[in-house]
Amino acid sequence: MQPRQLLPNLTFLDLYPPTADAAREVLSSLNAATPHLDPKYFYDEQGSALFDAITRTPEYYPTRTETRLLREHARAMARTLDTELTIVEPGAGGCEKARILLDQWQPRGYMPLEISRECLLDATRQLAPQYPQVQFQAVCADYSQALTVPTGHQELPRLVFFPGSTIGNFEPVARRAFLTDLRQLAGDNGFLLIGADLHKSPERLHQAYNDSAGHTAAFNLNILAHLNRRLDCGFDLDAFEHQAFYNEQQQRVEMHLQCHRDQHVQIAGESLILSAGTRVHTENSYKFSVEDFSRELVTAGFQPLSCWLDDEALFSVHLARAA
Ligand code: AVJ
Repeated sequence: MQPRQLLPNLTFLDLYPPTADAAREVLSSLNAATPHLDPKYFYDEQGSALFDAITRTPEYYPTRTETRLLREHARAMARTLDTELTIVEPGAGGCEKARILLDQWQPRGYMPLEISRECLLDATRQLAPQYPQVQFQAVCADYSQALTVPTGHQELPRLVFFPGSTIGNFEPVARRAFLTDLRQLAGDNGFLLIGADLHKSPERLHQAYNDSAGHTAAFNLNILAHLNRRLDCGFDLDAFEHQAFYNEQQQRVEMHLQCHRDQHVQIAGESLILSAGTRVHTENSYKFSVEDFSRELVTAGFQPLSCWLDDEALFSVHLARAA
C-alpha cells in the first residue's frame, strides 16, 4: 500500500486492521477462561473523546502531570539529545503531547501511529500546516500487531515517544517484549521518551479511575458500544456496570465490566452467551517505581539518560538511548 499525499508536508498510510481479524480476536478473548477485551478497543472516535474528558477531571492526575513535565523539561531533553531527529509515536491519539515537542524541539519529522483513523486524520490535518518545516507521516495501524514503520533513505535518528503510561497496560511479560520492540523501532542510534505512572496511595488511584462525573465509567462501557458499532455484536450496555479498583498484590489498577443480565451476542458469525455474573476484564494499569522501571529499560537494551518527576512524585518521564 502506498502512502497518500494529503498536504505538502503530510502523508497518510492506511494499515487499518481488517474487521474480520478484530472479530476473531474479540471472540476468542471473550471465550477465554477470564473473559477480557484488549484495551485498544476503547479507542474509536467516541472513546478518544471520552478519554479526553477523563484527562480533564480533577481526579485523573496522569495527563496533566505528564504534560507539565514535558513542558518544563523539553529544552533540557533537547540538550541531552543534541541531534536532529524524527519522532515516532505509537498510539498518538490526538497528538496533543507531541505538540509540546514540536514546539520546543523543531524535529525534522513526526510519525504518529494510531488505530483510530478519524483521530489521526483530524489531528495531523490540523498540525501539519502549523509546522510547515516538519515532515508528517501519519500511519493508521494497530501497533500492538506489528510495530514496524515505513523507512526512508538517509534516515535521521529516531526518538520513540510513548507517553501516557500506556506501558502500564501491558502485563509484565508482554511489557518486556514490547519494550524490546520499542528498542528495535528506535534503532541503534535512537532514543526513547516514555511516561510511567508511579506507585501512590490506593485511595488516590481509586479516585482517578472512578471520577465523580462518570467519564471513566462511560469510557469503560464505550468499549462495548464501539464493538457494537464496528462488529454489530448487540451488547446491551445497560446490562453492564463499570468497576475499577487497585489490586495491591499485582500493583495495578484493574477495570472490569460486570454483567448483570444474560447477554446473547453475535461475533464473527458465532453466537456467544455472557451469563449474568460474568465479569469482563477490560484494562490493567500497572504502576511503577523509578528504580524498577529504569531496570526494565536496561533489560530491553536501553541506557537511561534522565528521569523527571513532579513535586508529589505522581508520575515519571524517562529519557533513554539505545545501549
Ligand atoms: C491510557 C493506559 C494511560 O491506564 O490510566 C484512564 C487509560 N483508563 N482511565 C490509564 C485509562 C481509565 C490510561 N492509559
